[in-house]
Amino acid sequence: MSLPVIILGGGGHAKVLIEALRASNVTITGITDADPLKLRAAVMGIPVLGNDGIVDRQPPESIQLVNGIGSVNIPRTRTELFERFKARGFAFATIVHPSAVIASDAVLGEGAQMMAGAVIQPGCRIGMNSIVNTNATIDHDCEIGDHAHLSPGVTLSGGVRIGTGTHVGTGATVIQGIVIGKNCLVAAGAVVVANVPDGASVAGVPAKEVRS
Ligand code: JB3
Repeated sequence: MSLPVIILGGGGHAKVLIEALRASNVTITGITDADPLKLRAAVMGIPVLGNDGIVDRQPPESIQLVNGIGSVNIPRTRTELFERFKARGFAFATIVHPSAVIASDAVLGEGAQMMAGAVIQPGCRIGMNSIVNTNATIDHDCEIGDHAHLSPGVTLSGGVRIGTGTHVGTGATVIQGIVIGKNCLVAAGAVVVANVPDGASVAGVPAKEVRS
């Protein structure tokens, strides 16, 4: 990653990214944020440059973007920003914190973010713009869809498939071979022992479907 980066969004997720980028000696030009109250402020010493119009004024080949929007409170914003700036020719940096352990044959999609302590075992494919958050572990031969978020401390056993846009909450566990569909919500602490259909929300031990 040789180009300097601009981070989209200056909240909690951005702070974790700044730490990972600094640990990898990446130059961070600045942050954009939609909140006018954050303009002319700084996040961990990185200046907030303005709103996303700042990015539109950069030649796409001069910078890389980092998606600083998490996927907990505003899940669509993260996906929309990625798709909007990709369509304009910008590239998103794939982030791997130096403490993450990534198997030699794992495939990481554009803009995927492997945070501190993440473990990705052999045969895994990690989708574009996804987050494998702090200390999440993904065992062999898993497939993680685009825009998915595995929260801190998630454990996936071997051969699990997670669909596009699905959020797996903090500390959830998924046993081997389970298929979780697109745009699902797995509550924090759930233990998933059966397949989950597209769009479903599950919670509990063992996880059961709940109305979202
Ligand atoms: O659970 C963990 C470890 N992290 C959570 C993360 C995954 O998601 C974290 O605790 C939060 O729940 C959440 O972090 P995030 O997305 O950083 O949320 P927040 O701290 O609320 O900051 C979001 C920032 O994005 C705010 O400053 C918003 O003003 C800004 N924002 C919203 N829409 C935007 C846009 N910024 C830009 N550039 N463009 C937008 O469209």
